[in-house]
Amino acid sequence: MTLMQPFKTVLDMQTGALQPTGPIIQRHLSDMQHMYLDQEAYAQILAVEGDRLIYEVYQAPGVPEVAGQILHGTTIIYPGCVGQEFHMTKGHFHAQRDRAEVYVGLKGEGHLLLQTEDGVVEDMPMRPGTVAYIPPLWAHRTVNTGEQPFSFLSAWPGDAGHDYGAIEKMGFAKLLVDQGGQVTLVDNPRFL
Ligand code: PAN
Ligand code: ZN
Repeated sequence: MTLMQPFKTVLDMQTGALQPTGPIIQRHLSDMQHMYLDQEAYAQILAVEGDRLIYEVYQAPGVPEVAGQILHGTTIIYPGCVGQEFHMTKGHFHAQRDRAEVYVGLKGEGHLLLQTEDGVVEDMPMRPGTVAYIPPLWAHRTVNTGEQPFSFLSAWPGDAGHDYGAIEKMGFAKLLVDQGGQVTLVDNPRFL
């Protein structure tokens, strides 16, 4: 391994932005077409309001994606729903399934949904100060269940990689929905 310089970034606790940052990933509604259950609501939002920004990811710059390194960054999920379903990330397994991750809640209110290959789900509410451990072999998705932006810090192994395909195909077995103002975990009728 070649020697690299230590560095730091500054986290804006109000917005969740990192400075300096690597490329910022923005995921809009159209990037998540088949992920929300209510396809009519999805089409209606696109037609009436346009392609809304669902979440952004800031990643600390210049960390090589190799074993031994720790990639890290922040995610900000903006508040809102598609139908009854709260805004969420795409969700993924690590391409190397035996790589773990740590999430630290910064601002706002959300949930971390975790799921095994067998479809077993854990639902973990997250607030500022929650330190969540995502063990190896668990897919993970975060959901903004509050009325403000929900932000958190993540740190994961440099060689973990991201596998989105499995979740795109199978989805999550449970959904977080707004039922008359109550955050409710329900079965996903489309789960394969
Ligand atoms: C996080 C996620 C981030 C965005 O940094 O990548 O919250 O979620 P998706 O990657 O599912 O779109 C992480 O878990 N990295 O491994
Ligand atoms: Zn991850």
